[in-house]
Order: sequence, then C-alpha cells, then structure tokens
Amino acid sequence: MPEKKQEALFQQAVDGEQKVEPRDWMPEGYRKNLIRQISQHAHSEVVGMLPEGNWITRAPSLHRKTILLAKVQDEAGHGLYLYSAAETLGIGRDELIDQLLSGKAKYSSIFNYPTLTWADIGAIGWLVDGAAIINQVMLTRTSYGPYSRAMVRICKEESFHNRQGYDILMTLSKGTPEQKAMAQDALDRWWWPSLMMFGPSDKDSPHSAQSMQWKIKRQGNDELRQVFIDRTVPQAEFIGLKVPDPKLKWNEQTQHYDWGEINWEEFNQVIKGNGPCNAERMAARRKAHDDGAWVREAALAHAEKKNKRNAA
Ligand code: FAQ
Repeated sequence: MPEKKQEALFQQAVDGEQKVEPRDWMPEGYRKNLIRQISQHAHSEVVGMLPEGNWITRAPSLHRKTILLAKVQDEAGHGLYLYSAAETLGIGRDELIDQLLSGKAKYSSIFNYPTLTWADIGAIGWLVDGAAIINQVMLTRTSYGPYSRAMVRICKEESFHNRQGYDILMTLSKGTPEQKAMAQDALDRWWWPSLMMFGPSDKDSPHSAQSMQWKIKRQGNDELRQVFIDRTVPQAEFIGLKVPDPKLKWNEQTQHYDWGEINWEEFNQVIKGNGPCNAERMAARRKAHDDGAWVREAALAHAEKKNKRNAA
C-alpha cells in the first residue's frame, strides 16, 4: 500500500480513538516522537529519585523515612515501565541509557534543583508530583497503547505521592514559626520551576501541533499549566502559605487565576545543562551505571546459561 494511503488510514484510526499497538503500522515520525517523549519521561523518573534520595537518611522520623523510601522505589518502577514501553517501539534499553548519559536525551528540568531542607521533600510531592499527575492523567488517553496503560498505573501511585507531600507541608505549616518559614521557603523556591515542568508555551513548542494531531498529547502545555495553577493555589491558601507571584489573582470573568511571567531564560539554561544541579545529577547517574556494570554482566551470563540449558 502506498505510504500516503497508510498514513491516512493511521490518522483515521487515531481520530477514531483506536489505540496504536506495537505491531501496527505507524509513521516513522510517530515512532520517533514517541521514543523521544517516553524515554525522556523514563529518564525523568530515574533522575527524579536523586533529589529525594538525598533525604532518606535524614527523614525526621521512621514513619516519614518508610514513606519516602517507598516513594523513591515507586519512581524507579515508573522508570522501568516507561523504558519497557519505549522498547516496544524497537529501541534497546542500552541505547536509551546511552542517550541520557551522553546528554543527547533530556530529562525534566525540575530535577536540576537542589533539596535544601526537609520541606523540599514536601514541595516535591505536592508540587512536582501534582504537576506530573495533571500531565499524566492526560497521557492515560494518549494514542499509543503501551504508554497509555503504563500511565494508568503510574497515576495511581503519583496520587499517593502527592498527598504525602502535601501532608508534610501541612504538618510544617501548623508547626513552630521556624517550621512554617521552612515550608514557605520551599514553596518560594519550587513554585516557578514546577510551572516550567509543563514545557514551553504552546506557541514556542516545536512538537505540540504534530503530537496533538497524532493524539500523543491531548492537551497543550499552557492549558495543563493553568489547570495546575487553578488546583494548587487554593491548596496553598488552605495551609496558610503564599504563592510567590505578586500578579496572581482570581479572575471572575475567566474563572481562572491570572498569573505572572515565567522566567523562560532560566528554563532554557536549565534544559541546556546549566541549572544548579545538572552536573551533579549526571555524575550520580554515570556512577550508578558504572557501579551496576557487574549486575548487568551477571544477569546476562545467567540468561545465556539458562538459554543453553533450555536449548539442550
Ligand atoms: N524539562 O515541544 P515541547 C515526574 C523540552 S515525571 C526538560 O513542548 P513536548 C514524576 C522537550 O523535551 C516528569 N525539557 O515538547 C516524578 C523538547 O526538547 P527535545 C516528566 C523539557 O515533548 C515526580 C523541547 O523542550 N514528565 O515528575 C521540558 O511536546 C517526583 C520542546 O518542548 C514527563 O516527561 C521540561 N520541563 O512537551 C518523579 C511527561 N519541557 O525533546 C520523581 C511526559 C519541554 O526536542 C519525583 N512528557 N522540554 O530535545 C510530556 O508530556 C512532554 O514531553 C512535555 C513537553 C509536556 C514535558
């Protein structure tokens, strides 16, 4: 069948809300775009373990420590589902990891900021997982079957993460003046980077139009960012914290919050590798990869032995 005809049939199936499955015909651009997005998402989950992992040994109680340990393990699991989903598109795990370690593939800008206090762990759960959920609930309806199914499970776990983060900040906000100040300081530092997680404004987003046509993305970056703001501002008010945006104001007419300007120069610098922790995060990932070489070799040797036994 001519390629143009195949593309038209593909678009028709997508428009009719049929899920695309790994063995289905798909345009090369669709495959490439999905590998890019899913693998960057996987890398974000794995690099995202680092800022929180930083506080496992310093959690303020055994109870908080066990919750944080479980959360960080969940993020590893999310990374694994997502690498598996990317692999169904015909790329190997080694190549995906090489792309991260060589700096070719991006990961979310948010994980290049430091976790300076315990309140930052609350801010990550509340704001970072909160932003991730809004984006990922949309992705449960993405057109690629394996990605959409991975998202359903991931979103359930992210909701738990989101609540535990809010609970940390609520507890600190009801605590001593120093604890409340620590919670406010965390919100001050994490608010704007959390808004940047949704990506550039739609007009500056090179992938959005095509991704929307293929229903990889179902809503634009700006729309999702607004959903996050509308949902999160009342939560901040409820625990007595102030969102660090002097232009933030409820707009009766639009029934949304009006808000200030994102510092896009900061965003661009962070995704170019010049954020506060980019070098540290990549060094930690490279070390973990090198330290894990013997595990990969042992697993491979075990698999080869098993294959030989089965073939005999
Ligand atoms: N950071 O044309 P667009 C989590 C890049 S998971 C870095 O708008 P697109 C869980 C973009 O890749 C968080 N780079 O691109 C957790 C592209 O560059 P490229 C991750 C960014 O793909 C919680 C260029 O800018 N979530 O947090 C960012 O259509 C707590 C142009 O952008 C996902 O990955 C950014 N913020 O839309 C874990 C969700 N934004 O590839 C641990 C899936 C944009 O051409 C602890 N991804 N860029 O070199 C998506 O939904 C989309 O990829 C967007 C970007 C919405 C992120």
